[in-house]
Amino acid sequence: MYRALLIALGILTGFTGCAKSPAGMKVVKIALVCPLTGDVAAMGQGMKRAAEIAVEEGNAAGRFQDIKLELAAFDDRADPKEAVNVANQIISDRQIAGVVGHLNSGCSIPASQIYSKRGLLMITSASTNPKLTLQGLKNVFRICTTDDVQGSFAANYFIDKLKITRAAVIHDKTSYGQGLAEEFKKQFEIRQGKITGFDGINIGDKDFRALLTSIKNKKPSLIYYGGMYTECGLISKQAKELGLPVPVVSGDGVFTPEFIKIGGNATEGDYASMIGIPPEKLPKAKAFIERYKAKYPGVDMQPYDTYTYEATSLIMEAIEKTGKDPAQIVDYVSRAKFSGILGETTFDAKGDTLNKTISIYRVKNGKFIYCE
Ligand code: ABU
Repeated sequence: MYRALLIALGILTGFTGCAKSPAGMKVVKIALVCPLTGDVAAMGQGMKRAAEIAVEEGNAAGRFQDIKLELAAFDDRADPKEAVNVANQIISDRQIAGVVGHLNSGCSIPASQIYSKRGLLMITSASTNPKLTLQGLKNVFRICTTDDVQGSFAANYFIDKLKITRAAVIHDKTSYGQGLAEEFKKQFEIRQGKITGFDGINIGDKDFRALLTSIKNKKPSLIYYGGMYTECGLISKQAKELGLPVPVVSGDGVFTPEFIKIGGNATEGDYASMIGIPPEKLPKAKAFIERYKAKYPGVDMQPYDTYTYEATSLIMEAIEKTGKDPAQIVDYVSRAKFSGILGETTFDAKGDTLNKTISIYRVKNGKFIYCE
């Protein structure tokens, strides 16, 4: 019923994503929104590189007879207010047929409400806070699994495999960081683990020595951090400098070479969970990885690159199969069985992917190495 209404609205509002390019092709845009500047820009820039490859391939493959696809990249600076500003710009551009983004859950949640005003498709390739898809917005999809899955997986892993029974938890007070930390804590306690402390820090803080000294006195065997790589790298470094040589464990927001660059040797033995199985193990991801390395030689891949390529490719398929009407695109994605580089993607009624695989990696010799 709701979907029928969306389709009707699409017709009534007369989607006009068809401005003619100089070559006589209709331009249809896919928006990518993520932090392209600021503390976590390395991840956002990776997403942009991946989306660019997808769009280039789409245009080159000749799948779109009279359409020229364009990627429209927007910088939300990982700031929820800026994310809303950008989302409002996006919905006013009728050439935009769908949105890949945002990276940060704290941006995706408010921005998703803006896109829903126009029934515009949004697929996040990185935002993992469960609340995003609990809002009942039919235009919102998530191609990466959620923090309840990731946090509980990590708690079980460290209890079962490493017999860790005491963990200190720190988070960055964001939707993602605090949410992930709470999920870890919940499952760790269900499994009879002892949480020695649960503390919030502020994004942008650089000196965590006072907090880490207090954490050290409570003798945890592990520090679990909910947040992004910049603060986590500093926490790892300062913990070891203070004589607290326990592993620092975090989630996908830390699974990047940037974490190791910031924390240096102190990160040896630290862990991160990551959504999905390693792309190197996926036969269909091989061509994308090779193309990425050829196009951007010497540039590290970032955690959401494959997911961003996948989300962009799915939107392109929806455009190819349905045309350019936002409601029909949303309807197509909701029913899609998309066969991409990550395998088959289908969504539940909330818009979350049914692929809920999590992997654990450990830093060894300056690199994240897959554990399981
Ligand atoms: N998924 C980790 C980073 C992005 C976010 O959910 O805020």
